[in-house]
Amino acid sequence: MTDNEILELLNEVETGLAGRDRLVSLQASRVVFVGDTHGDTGATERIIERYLKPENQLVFLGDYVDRGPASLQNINLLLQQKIKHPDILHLLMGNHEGYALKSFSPADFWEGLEAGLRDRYGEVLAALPLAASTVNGIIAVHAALPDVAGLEYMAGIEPGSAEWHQLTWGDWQDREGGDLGTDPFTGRPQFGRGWFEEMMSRLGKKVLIRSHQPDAPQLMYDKRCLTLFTSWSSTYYVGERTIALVDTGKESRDADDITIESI
Ligand SMILES: [Mn+2]
Repeated sequence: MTDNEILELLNEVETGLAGRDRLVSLQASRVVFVGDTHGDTGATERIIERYLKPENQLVFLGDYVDRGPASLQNINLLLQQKIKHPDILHLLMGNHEGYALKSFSPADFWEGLEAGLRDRYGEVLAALPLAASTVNGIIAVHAALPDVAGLEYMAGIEPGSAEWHQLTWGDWQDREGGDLGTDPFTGRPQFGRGWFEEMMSRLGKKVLIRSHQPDAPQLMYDKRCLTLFTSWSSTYYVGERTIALVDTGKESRDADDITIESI
């Protein structure tokens, strides 16, 4: 794509996202959740080919750029599909889409863009939704759960705020405790089981589906916290590409009610 084509695409996405709730209410009978793709267009293409159907909804959990060899292609493919299928495909914001709000390094995608495009991607991607919920007990975010009083407050989280930082940057640790402080090496907020249980109870949800943390156990907290990772092509990530399929017609109480697939 030329720079002008990209700017046009970003304008269209911005118009499409304007006024939309930052908490997506999922209504389809089957919802497919996809973890970080990080420049892995092969994973994105495979998911679109297999699961982009009128009867499904697809939720990508963020981190489309950086660390993979094809960040620009991956984000543009996703944004084009979002324009074509605005109610089927949903793109949540990961910390890597929040570069304009909180910069980080290394950031090969962002650092490789010329300033004008970098600013435009930064503005548009900062408008992506933050969370998605299903009628059968699931909340989905990129990373960890923010300190909010209830589900209705998720949509009002201010990009760049402390709650936004928890949601897009937070790690879960498989141990007791609530707010475990900030990891001195990564700068990421750390949370334990106590935080998970308190926030899930406030949200009135049973299962959290998130990505962000490829080295986390896939299942934590009595199988109620599911971590997906769907990128495979970079030097950083060589594990399986996993996704989750949810039948929203029955209650999701824990991961046993969810189908986890390798693609
Ligand atoms: Mn992340």
